[in-house]
Amino acid sequence: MAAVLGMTLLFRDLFLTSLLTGEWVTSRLDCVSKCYWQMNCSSLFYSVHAQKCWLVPDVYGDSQMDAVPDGMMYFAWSHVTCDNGYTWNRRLNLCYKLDKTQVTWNLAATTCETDNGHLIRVDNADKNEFLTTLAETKGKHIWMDGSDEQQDGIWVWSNGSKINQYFWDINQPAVGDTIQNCLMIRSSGEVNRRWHDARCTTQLAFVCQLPMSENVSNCW
Ligand SMILES: [Ca+2]
Repeated sequence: MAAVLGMTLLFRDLFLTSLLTGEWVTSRLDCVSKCYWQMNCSSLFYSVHAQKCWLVPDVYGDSQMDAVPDGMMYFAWSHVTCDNGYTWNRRLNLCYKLDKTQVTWNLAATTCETDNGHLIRVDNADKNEFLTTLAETKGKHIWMDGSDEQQDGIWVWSNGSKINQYFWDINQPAVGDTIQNCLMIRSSGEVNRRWHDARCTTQLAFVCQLPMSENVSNCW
């Protein structure tokens, strides 16, 4: 069963290494319980026949699930305020959605607002690592929140508050540049230092983020 799963995941470019070390469990509940206590577990595979459990740090969409072998069950943590195509990252308590449609920064921001959210705010190192990995695995440069449109060199979130922590790439941002005013993360480059300022009219994929309410969760 593990070999089948491994092939499936390799093909789909998912988190293969974390899945190879499936562990024996006594029941499905046992598997869910292990996931619950491990904060970087966002979902799990459970084999009824083998009574094995694979803990996964990410959540797979429906379109990725067609190759799950028979007898393998899949469960993902969900959050009551994170639905409508959004995915909940449990460790970061982040509700996010990647949109691969390539659009300008302004259109990306407006699209997120339509969902009552905003472009993703990378306000700590863990979140930066998360978005770096996402951009890399999807092979997409990604728009995120943040611009210095109002005052060159003063970077603010779209709610007007100042950005306090930066993860700029080498030679970024362009100093004294009044043309490159929007924040993006590149799909490759320096480890966890891939922020670039770019022309806001550039067309890129983007990630939206929804505000979270109280911490209520379910495993389905
Ligand atoms: Ca600028």
